[in-house]
Amino acid sequence: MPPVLERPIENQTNNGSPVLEPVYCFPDSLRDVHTHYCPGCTHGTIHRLVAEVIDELGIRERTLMVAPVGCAVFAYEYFNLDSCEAAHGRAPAMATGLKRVLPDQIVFTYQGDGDLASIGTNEIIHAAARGEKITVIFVNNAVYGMTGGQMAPTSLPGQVTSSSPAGRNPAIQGHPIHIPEMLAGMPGVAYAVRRSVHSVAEIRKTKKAIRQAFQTQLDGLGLSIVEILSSCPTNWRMDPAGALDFIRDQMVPVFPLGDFKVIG
Ligand SMILES: Cc1ncc(C[n+]2csc(CCOP(=O)(O)OP(=O)(O)O)c2C)c(N)n1
Repeated sequence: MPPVLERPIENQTNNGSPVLEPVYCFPDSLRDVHTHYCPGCTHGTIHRLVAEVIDELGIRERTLMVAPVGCAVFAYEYFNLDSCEAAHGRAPAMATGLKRVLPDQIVFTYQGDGDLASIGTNEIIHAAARGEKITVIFVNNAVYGMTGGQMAPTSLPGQVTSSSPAGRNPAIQGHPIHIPEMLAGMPGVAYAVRRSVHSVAEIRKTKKAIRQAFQTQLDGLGLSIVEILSSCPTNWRMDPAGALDFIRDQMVPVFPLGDFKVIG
C-alpha cells in the first residue's frame, strides 16, 4: 500500500480518541513505482496533477490514456489507468478512434511539444477541426527531450539547443508555434489554455485547468487542451531550481499564460 500521511484534527470520537482525517494521499490513478524522469523534470508533477483530477472526478474506471513517444513514453507504466501507446504524434488520431468507439469513456492524450507541435501537428489540427471530444495534456519543455535536446517548434528565439548551437534564429528556423492560441479559433475546440508548473501557485492553477479540461469532455462540449510549460534541466544544462526560473523568466514572456477559449 502507498503511504498515507495523516494529521489529527480537533474532532473527537465517542470514546475520546482523535479522528484522523487524511489530508494527503497517494492518488489511485498513479502506480506506486519509480519513474525514469531526470531530477527536476516536471513531467512527474504534471502526472500527479492529472492523476489527482481523475481521482477527484471519480472517473478512473472509465478513463483511457493515450501515451506518447518522448520522455513520457512510459506514462502507461506510471498511471494506474487503461492506456494505449501511440506512434509519435499520432495520439490524437488514436484518441479519436477510442472516443468514437467508446463514447462513454473519458479519453485523453499526454504529449510533448516535439510530438504534438511538430511530428503530430497534422493530427492535433484535424482532431480539433473535427471537434473530437477528447482532452489533450500538452507538455511544452521547448526541446525534444528524450532524443537529446534538439530544437523543437516551441524552442525560444535565441535558444541554444543541441541542433541550434548558435541559438534559434527565427529568420532561418521560424518562430515558436503557439498551439492553444491557434486551436482557439476552431469551432470544434471548447477549451484551450496555457499554464505552467514553475511555482506552487502556478501548479495549483494548472490543476484547476486540467480539471476544467476533463469537465469539458464530461460535458461533451468539444476538444479541450491544456498546454503546460515544463522544465528540462538536463537538456537545458541547468539545475532544477534554475530551470524553474528559466520557465518564469524566459518561457512565459514568449508563451503567455492564460485562457484562449473557454466554453461551458
Ligand atoms: C515519427 C517519429 N519521429 C521521430 C521519432 C524520434 N523521437 C522519439 S522521442 C522524440 C522527441 C520527443 O520530444 P517531445 O515530444 O518534445 O517530448 P519530450 O521528450 O521533450 O518530453 C523524437 C524526435 C520517433 N520516435 N518517431
